[in-house]
Amino acid sequence: MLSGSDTNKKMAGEEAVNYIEDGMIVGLGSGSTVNFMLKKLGERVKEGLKVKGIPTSIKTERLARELGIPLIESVNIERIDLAIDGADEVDNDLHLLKGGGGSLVREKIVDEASDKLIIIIDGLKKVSHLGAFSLPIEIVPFGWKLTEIQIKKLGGIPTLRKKNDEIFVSDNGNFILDCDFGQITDPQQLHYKLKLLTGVVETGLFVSITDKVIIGRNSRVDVLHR
Ligand code: ABF
Repeated sequence: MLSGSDTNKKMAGEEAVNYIEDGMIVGLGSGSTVNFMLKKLGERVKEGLKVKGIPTSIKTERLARELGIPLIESVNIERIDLAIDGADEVDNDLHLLKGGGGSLVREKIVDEASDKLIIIIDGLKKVSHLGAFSLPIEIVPFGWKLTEIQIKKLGGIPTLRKKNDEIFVSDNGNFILDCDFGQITDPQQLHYKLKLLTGVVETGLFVSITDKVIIGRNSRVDVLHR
C-alpha cells in the first residue's frame, strides 16, 4: 500500500511517460518520483516504444538497466530531446531547488542540455519561494573547509552531508554542503555568486530551465507551464 505522498509521486511520474515519443533520447533524472516514471517507461519499452535513456545517477542507471530501458554512454551524448526529473522544491516561476538525492551535477548537465524539461513532484514540493529545504551545493573535497567559509560569507549556514556517519561522496567524487540561506528571493543571483567560488562545482538552483511541472496531488495531476 503506497503512502499519500508516494501515490502522488506515482501519478506524476506515470503521467510524464505520456510525453515520451518513439525515437526520443530521454534524460532520466533521479529520485523516488523518477523511479515511478522509470517503471512505467520500462513497461512501454517492453510494449515496443523505442527510446534511448541518459541516466543522471548511478542509482538511476542500475534501475533503468534492470527494467530493460536502453541507455547511451555519457561520452556519446550530443543532444537530448526530453529530460524528466524530480525536485525538492518548485517555486511560482518554476525555478527549482534540487540535490536532496546528491545527483545535482549530472542532473543539471542533462536537464540544461535537453530541448524540453519536465519536472515531476508530489504537491507538497510546490512552494511560493525556495529555501525551506536546505540548498545542496557540490564542492571539491580539496580544502573543503575553505569553501565552507566562503559560503558562510555569502550568508549560508552550511552542513557537510554525511551518510551512516561517513562523509557523503557524490557520483563525481565530491562532497555536498547542505546550506540554509533562509528564503531565497533571487535564485539566479545567489546561484551566480556561489558559482564564482572556485571550490564550488555546482549548486542545486535550477533557474529558468523548466518547461513543465507535473504535480500529483489529491488523486489527480495538475500541469504547470512556463
Ligand atoms: C532528485 O531527486 C533530486 O534533485 C531531488 O533531490 C530528488 C527528488 O525527490 P524525490 O525522491 O521525492 O523524487 O531529482
